[in-house]
Amino acid sequence: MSRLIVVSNRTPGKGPAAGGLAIALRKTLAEREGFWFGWSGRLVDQPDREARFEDIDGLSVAQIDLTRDDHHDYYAGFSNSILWPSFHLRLDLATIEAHWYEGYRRVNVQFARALLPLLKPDDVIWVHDYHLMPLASELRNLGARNRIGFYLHIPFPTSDALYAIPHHNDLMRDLSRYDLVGMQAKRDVAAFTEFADHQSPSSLSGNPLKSVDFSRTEVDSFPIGSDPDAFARLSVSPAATKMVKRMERVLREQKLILGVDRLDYSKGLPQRVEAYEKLLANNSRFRRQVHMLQVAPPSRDTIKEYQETSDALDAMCGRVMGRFAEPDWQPLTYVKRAYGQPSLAGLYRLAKVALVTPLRDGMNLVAHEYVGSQNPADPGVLVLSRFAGAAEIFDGAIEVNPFDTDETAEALRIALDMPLDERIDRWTRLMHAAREHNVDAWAARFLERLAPATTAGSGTRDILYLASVA
Ligand code: ADQ
Repeated sequence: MSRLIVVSNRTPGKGPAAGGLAIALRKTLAEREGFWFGWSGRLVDQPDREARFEDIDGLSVAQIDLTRDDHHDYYAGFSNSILWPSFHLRLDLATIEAHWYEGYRRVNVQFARALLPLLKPDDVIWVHDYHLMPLASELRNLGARNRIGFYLHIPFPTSDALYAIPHHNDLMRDLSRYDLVGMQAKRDVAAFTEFADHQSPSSLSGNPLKSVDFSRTEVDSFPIGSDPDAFARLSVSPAATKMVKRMERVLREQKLILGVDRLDYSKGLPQRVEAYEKLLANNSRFRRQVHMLQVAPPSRDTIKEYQETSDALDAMCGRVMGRFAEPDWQPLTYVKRAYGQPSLAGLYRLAKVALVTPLRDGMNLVAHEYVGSQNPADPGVLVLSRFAGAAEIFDGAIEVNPFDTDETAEALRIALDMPLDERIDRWTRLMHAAREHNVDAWAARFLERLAPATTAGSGTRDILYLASVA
């Protein structure tokens, strides 16, 4: 079997804090030869051209360092101030500084130059996420002829949002240099197809008015998942039980409504708290009977828009506290820190309702983890945004429009009042879907499709996107 080279912005760190993705890919890499390649997390004045190999908890990892300026332009700049907001349809939150693109490109070139000498001709390369869209182009420009796949963890934007991104045409041409492009959801493939079929690239940026030929690139949806059975086990582990006991002491008879997210404007946190406020305002019987816990550790907090989201959430939580809190009852708790998976699994298991209401999300693994952690005899209810990729596979959830806080408040009421037989019925369907789409199946499906032609399954199909441009 050919070696597998996984490439992502950051290489996985030491210790048990690794997320589901790192664990799944680690497992895949343990079953076949290969290594993980990416940025070390170190900023230096003069990075070495060659990558350093390190053994991290049994995983072979090749890492490079970056300069501070390159990292800023590539990561906080082009990736997270332009691509992230635009792909999440938040052009209002994008900051466009033209020179960031050069840093983004430079880092992709640096990745390619350090990776190329490590490659064997039949290695299969799996590149992850929006930070590294140009990597296949840069590797191919240096002569690499390997099978190269790309997986986009975030949603693919509508054409209008795509056209707002500087150099969008170059980026799409970069995608066409991959053999396989994987997306989270069918809606993402549809958005991509819409772009590919009706390209009208801007002549103001990139190579003007040349259509992108996607005829050698296969594009399909590969919805990612978690390991629901591992969460089921974890949710009754001693560490999870400790968290449950700790919470039960405080909650007494109150039902727990839980949100767990990175603090990011795409997650719809202020809207979520507003929906909870409406639940309490419209249904006084729930006061003292429910408690909302929102866990949201800060992320990317050097970026202004993230600080503003944090401020908006602080203000919203303060408003709800001010309006409903009593000396002996608090309507909500907001915790700005990350927890290990066992503690999270305990919280998931205790929660009668999970509020997973992103405004837009590639998949949302919290939804999967919540489902996996439920008590089959007394499961909670998942309230899920229809704009999360997860909505395509979880028909047992109560689906909401997260922009409509009245609707989300009503969904919360329905969830809290839901009888046991309906909760079991919905959860059984959810758990079935979570198992079917677990993270191991996801990796296997993608890699099977990416395998060299001689070993690829008969289901392999070519999508022809020979675009026409006016
Ligand atoms: P994220 O935007 O980070 O991921 P998500 O899918 O929810 O979103 O994954 C978050 C992960 O971080 C989960 O495993 C969760 O347990 C963990 N996490 C979140 N809050 C935490 C907390 N307070 N403490 C500890 N752990 C926490 C991106 C895309 C998603 C896509 C994933 C995977 O934005 O749409 O589902 O990649 O492809």
